[in-house]
Amino acid sequence: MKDTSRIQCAALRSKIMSATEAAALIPSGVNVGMSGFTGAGYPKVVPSALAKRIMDANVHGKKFKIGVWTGASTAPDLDGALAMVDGVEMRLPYQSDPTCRKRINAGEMEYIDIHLSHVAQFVWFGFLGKLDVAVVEVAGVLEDGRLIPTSSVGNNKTWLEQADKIILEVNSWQNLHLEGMHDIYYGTNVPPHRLPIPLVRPNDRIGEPYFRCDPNKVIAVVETHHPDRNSAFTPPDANSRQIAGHIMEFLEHEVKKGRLPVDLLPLQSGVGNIANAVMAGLDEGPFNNLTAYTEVLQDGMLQMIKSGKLNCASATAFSLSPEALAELNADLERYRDSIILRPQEISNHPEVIRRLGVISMNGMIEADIYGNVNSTHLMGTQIMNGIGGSGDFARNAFLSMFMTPSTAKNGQISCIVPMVSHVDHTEHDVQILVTEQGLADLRGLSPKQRAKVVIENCAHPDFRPALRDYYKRALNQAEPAGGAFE
Ligand code: 0RQ
Repeated sequence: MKDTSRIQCAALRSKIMSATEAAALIPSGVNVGMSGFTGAGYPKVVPSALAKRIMDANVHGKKFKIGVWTGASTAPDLDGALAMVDGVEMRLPYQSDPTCRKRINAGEMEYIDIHLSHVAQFVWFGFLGKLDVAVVEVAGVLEDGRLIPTSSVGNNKTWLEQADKIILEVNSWQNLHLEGMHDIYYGTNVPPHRLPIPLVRPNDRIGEPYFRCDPNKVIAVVETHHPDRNSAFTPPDANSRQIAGHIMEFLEHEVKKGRLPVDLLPLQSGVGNIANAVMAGLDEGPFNNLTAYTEVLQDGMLQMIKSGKLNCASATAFSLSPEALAELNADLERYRDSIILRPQEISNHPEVIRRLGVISMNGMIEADIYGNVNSTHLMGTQIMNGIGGSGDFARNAFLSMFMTPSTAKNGQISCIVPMVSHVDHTEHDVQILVTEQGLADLRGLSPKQRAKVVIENCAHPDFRPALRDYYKRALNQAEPAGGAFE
């Protein structure tokens, strides 16, 4: 259902048109900055109208490809639709779409995997070329042309500033109670004029609740009423519960040692079911008055706000199951004071993450016995999703943890290996590894000490003999005089 009252700016009301008309304004060969982060706040209709146009061009023997830049992953109606018609020349940064993944791994789509905090500044500096068009979903337009952001912020501020032309999708499905929840920081300068980011607590507000937008750059406004793409989480399985249990025990130990305060430090939790299960563990655990400085807000964190365990959460996007989303939307006002959504260059900013002392918990594909972590490539060659924000947090966090079940593919592959097949996080950025088998605290350990702890604490028992054998040989090679394995 259309709701024209969402567009209060007369100049922009005059630019309302259909998705097909708007897509016709995007030529082949341009770079397009799309809104969207983990299925939240992506444009719902212009990308698929563009995909149709690309398909028509292909039928007539014409090549039609664009560069697609986003916040992070989007949805089948954006990444999927454009990949299906082979319409993407270059994709960046994080994606998780199966068709996109197939094209990238087949060498049919170029892909730049990049730290999420770097994307905006790479665009400001011009490292990625010119941003021609922005296609940004918003919840509404104010009389003076400022824009009400949606369920994700991502790189939208940068797209709106940097693009020559702007297409807006005004989605009346987006809850208007989101207004006021965002904090869009306009103080970031480029070196040598940078100043400290004045954010010292996760719930500090340092910016504005709206996006600034030059109405003269807006070439089309499209009205929509479509829900975000939301994937269900699987209930925590035995492995996830065990991983969560090891982390709870470790955090309690750190508090006892006086290395963490009783209400811990701001939490960052990555994508996926295990991260969600760890939040469920925290919800049932002994810690109270928690805070989060994270990138995505999944079901587990929402539940912690509801139960009163988590006082506030700062993120750049929601990433909720359909049920959790329905619950949030029904009661959004209640969460308004406890949730802040920020641009991703701030939610993932190294300076802020280091200052706040974030506890970072992310999934991985595999780790090696020395502590190097592969988050992105299956068997070293097939990209899964991308590094996302895991590197932003791992390198700068107070505690940097990576977790995975100890085996993949029904126990046939060990996720603890002698040497990772692709490195995303080096041994210098990884402090704690966790599998259902146990937790390896690598802080203060030499490579030889680390290898033993990782094998004995994290590897599946079926793979420990082979890993011990590898380590023993490595040791003998490093110490030909007969370095002994004890
Ligand atoms: O394959 O799909 O064919 O079954 O890899 O594995 O266990 O479903 O992975 O959902 O926990 O995600 C690292 C990808 C883990 C995620 C990763 C196979 C396995 C399966 C997927 P199938 P799971 P999860 C901030 C944080 C990077 C970004 C990030 C991720 C498939 O956590 O994308 O952290 N991280 N961002 O069978 C061969 C192995 C394997 C393996 C798993 N060792 N060898 N195959 N698989 N381990 C948020 C954002 O940045 C947005």
